[in-house]
Amino acid sequence: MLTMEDVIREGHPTLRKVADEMTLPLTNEEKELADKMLEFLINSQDPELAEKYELRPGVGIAAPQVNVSKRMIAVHVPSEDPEETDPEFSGILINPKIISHSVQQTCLSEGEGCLSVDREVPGYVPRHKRIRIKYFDIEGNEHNKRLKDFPAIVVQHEIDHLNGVMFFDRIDPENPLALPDDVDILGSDTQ
Ligand code: 4LI
Ligand code: NI
Repeated sequence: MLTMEDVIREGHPTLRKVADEMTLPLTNEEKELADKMLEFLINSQDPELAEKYELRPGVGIAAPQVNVSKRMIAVHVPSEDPEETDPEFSGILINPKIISHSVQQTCLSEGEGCLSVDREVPGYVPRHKRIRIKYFDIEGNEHNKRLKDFPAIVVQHEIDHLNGVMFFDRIDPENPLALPDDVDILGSDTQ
């Protein structure tokens, strides 16, 4: 099982590397890591398990955050509707690629957090509002998917990790709360 001890923090050189493309089929070791990354997210969102194992809640984690420089991310975004048990978007994305995106941008009103960043960095992080992504699942099947709003933000945040980019790199250092005209703001209730 993965815990916060497995998550490397800001300042670790792996977080600044461009991660390697994965070759399919995945090895058993790579599949096990994929399962553990998704399990980490699910556990981190469970109040009892999060407290028991001291996990910070997250909806996305990238392999480089556990010091594996490969192009793999796990995403687990719960539904906005608390009655709904199925997540809005969940899975392991291998070699994910944004193939197109909207001109319109969006950002979280409360800013972004990251499991590898142990401080609050205030400011808007502009992201594409809508993206079309291509990726492979752990079985090697190719997927093509459209995402918008929070799930799209999470996937862009995690793909950034594969390219050595941290969310605060995208905050305007002069004016952290400055927003270009074509950016809307997504409330914290829009997870
Ligand atoms: C508990 C149980 C307020 C502050 C609102 C918590 C289940 C911030 C938002 C969660 C903020 C769940 C999240 C991300 C933000 C803030 C990530 C709570 C977990 C909200 C996910 C990757 C950025 C993703 C919306 C500094 C660890 N996640 N909140 N940002 N949630 N969560 N990010 N922003 N201000 N980070 O952090 O997983 S993209 Cl689901
Ligand atoms: Ni992160």
